[in-house]
Amino acid sequence: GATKVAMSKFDQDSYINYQRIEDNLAVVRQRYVALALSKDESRLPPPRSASACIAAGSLIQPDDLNRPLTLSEKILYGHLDNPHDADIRPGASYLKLRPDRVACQDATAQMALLQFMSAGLPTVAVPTTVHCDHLIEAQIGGVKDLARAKDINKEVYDFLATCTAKYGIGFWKPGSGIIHQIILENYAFPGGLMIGTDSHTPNAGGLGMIAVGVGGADAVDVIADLPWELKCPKRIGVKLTGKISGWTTPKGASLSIPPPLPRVLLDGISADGNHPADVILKVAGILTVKGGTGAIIEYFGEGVTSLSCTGMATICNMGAEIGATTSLFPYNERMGGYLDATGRSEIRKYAERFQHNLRTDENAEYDQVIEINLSELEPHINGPYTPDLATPLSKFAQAVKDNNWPDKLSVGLIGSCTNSSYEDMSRSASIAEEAAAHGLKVQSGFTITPGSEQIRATIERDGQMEKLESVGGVVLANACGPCIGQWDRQDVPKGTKNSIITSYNRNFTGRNDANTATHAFVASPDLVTAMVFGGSLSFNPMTDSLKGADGKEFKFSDPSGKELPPRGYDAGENTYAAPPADRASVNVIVDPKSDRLQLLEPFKPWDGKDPKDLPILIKAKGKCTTDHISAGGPWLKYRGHLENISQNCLIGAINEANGEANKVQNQFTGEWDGVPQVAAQYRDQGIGWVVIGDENYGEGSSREHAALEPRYLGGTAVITRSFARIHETNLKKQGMLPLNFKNPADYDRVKSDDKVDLIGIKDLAEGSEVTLRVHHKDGKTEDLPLTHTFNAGQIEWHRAGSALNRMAQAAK
Ligand code: MIC
Ligand code: SF4
Repeated sequence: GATKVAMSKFDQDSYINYQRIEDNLAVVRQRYVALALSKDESRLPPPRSASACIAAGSLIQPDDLNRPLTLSEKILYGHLDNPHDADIRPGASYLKLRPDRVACQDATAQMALLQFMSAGLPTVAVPTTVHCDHLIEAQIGGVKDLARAKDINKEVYDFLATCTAKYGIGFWKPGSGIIHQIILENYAFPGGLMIGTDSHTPNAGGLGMIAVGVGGADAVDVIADLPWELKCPKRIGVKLTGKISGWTTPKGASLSIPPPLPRVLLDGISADGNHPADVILKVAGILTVKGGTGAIIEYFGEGVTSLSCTGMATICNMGAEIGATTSLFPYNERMGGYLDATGRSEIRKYAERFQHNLRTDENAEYDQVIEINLSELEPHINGPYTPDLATPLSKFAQAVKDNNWPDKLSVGLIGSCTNSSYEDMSRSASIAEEAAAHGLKVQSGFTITPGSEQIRATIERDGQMEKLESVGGVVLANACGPCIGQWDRQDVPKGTKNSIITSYNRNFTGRNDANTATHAFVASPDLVTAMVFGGSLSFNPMTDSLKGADGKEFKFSDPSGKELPPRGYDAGENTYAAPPADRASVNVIVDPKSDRLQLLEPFKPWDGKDPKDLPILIKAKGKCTTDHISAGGPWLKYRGHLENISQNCLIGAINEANGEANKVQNQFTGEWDGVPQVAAQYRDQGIGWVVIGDENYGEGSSREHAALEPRYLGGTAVITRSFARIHETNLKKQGMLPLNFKNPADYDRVKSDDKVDLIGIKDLAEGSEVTLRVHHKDGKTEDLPLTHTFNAGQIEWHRAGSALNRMAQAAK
């Protein structure tokens, strides 16, 4: 019979729509048949079986109806706004999609909601939630820190509480936990499509959902009932094999993957002590921080079932670090078990009925395939300063020596949205228990961040928390805390070289404690926990012994832990507020004198001319992440106040001219000043400016402040060797021009004191070229070709001054 399964227990009026996936896919497959019979020109990639037929010299058969699709293709095409004439060309076209839900966290929700308010709509169009997790500073411990945060952030929390109530959004109060954990526990479902204003939204891929991190303006589109636009992703398959070492003799699906697919074979060393985090630490080492750009990473193979659901979520979460659009696992019984344990057996049963759409078809094609033999995978430690510098544990002590990294381990930090499941906590507790049995306490600082109130309450009830605390661990609030620099760190003075190791996901310079001399490493929570007992980076818990209080040496056993709580989850305190029935009477207050919140003024439309004689505000050298463009930590305070937060614009970027941060020269006065100051000086003189950047510019966060700030300060364009996906879209949305050097080497031809013209903005069109005319200081001029990825609709955003302006125009 007709089943209606609610999307979550909080969304009793919104239902999972597996039938739509089925129907959309029928349309898309039908188009493949037409294509095979040459009736549909083109807006599809050639079906592989067709090319195979051609190669074989035979006629194309209509059995392309069964063109094999990968899981991500099924879910994405299953959510097409209009499957009949969607332009589906991976890596080239844009898909218009209808996501099932939207999630925002407090540090990005403020700007998203301020933008939504200016759109003047009464209610959100799809189920949406806001999560208070980023604004809680770690100082003493969970309870006191939370109370302090509620006080300090009262104005912002009140704004979010009333705004969500007014527009029909579910509100997760401070203390409830980190967005991605709460999504996994309550909202994610196999085959769903969601967007979230946080780069680690892909965490929900652990439950088979396509979950993509976006900027606030993208979220505004979806809650305003517009389709959401995504560059049609390519597909990277990661085949996980178990004990067999049979990659060289592929069978089944992989046999039919046509050469020449680049394949990376891994040379694992040791078999024991693996944590799911090691899978992604290894993948990050292979693909690097930009290797996943424009792709969805799909895991498959018999190794998948050896991972727990929350372990799969960890892997998907960290896929953000390699620039992937998202990561995804096929539906399997581990997901089913997790759905049962979190009170969603109805969803499990429904998913099982549609399982054929929740896994990859046999013989489906990936653009690239990587294979990892789980049995041969060694634990890795990544860092410092970048999540893709992967060192196998067995070589790490030597690397510490060779690179002169501080060997003493100051603090180990576990938890966060990445690694804070019941299983993670149980495994860490098992290590702590073993150390305690030998009379040991931690030799370094040790903090634990539960991912949600539910996890906190459950590990308190089941005893893991006590084990972690008894050895000296400090349990922090259920929040991001030190992961995003919300850490009142006292043990090491700023500027002092020191090492920390976390089970978080990213470790950019200065991120955790605003100390650029801190060497932050990333590892599995197992490893972090074991290492705080050794007290040094060079301690290898798999091979080295520790001396117990009784003077006897011992080695840690393999960590073990329960995947799911045997007595079920304890929900803990109720921290959720559903939107009220009467929303008309809710008042949203933004005090005009506030330093935390500020209503938005629309940006000016483009003046219709090719920009000329623009100074270069800064030519950024090396890595320029969103943490460099708009820092976290103390600055999170101003996430709802564009003018105030713009004071951090690019202050972490290194100026190529002098090798310093936040020191640039005003090209008209010759004076040196901070980056935001010089930007404002140009703006106030009516002079536009550009930023020059290197590779993967804007990697990391989804924060659209990194695009809003330069726009607010009068910037015109950002010209780089390449962009990270979310940041590039954010720039376009706010009316900026993200442009690329056609020849990456041209980055070196531009000098900080050049002036530039942008020729071809007037004729900007899909695929058009722009010329960067560079006026060097010595009077010489040269032309450098630039490319862009604007499509026709996005060019309208630029003309209107922003996507929001464009939305207002269209509504008229
Ligand atoms: C992060 O991990 O960097 C953050 C803080 O969660 C960001 C979001 C933000 O900047 O608010 C992210 O990952 O998108
Ligand atoms: Fe929060 Fe860190 Fe996760 Fe970002 S990565 S959502 S800051 S815990």
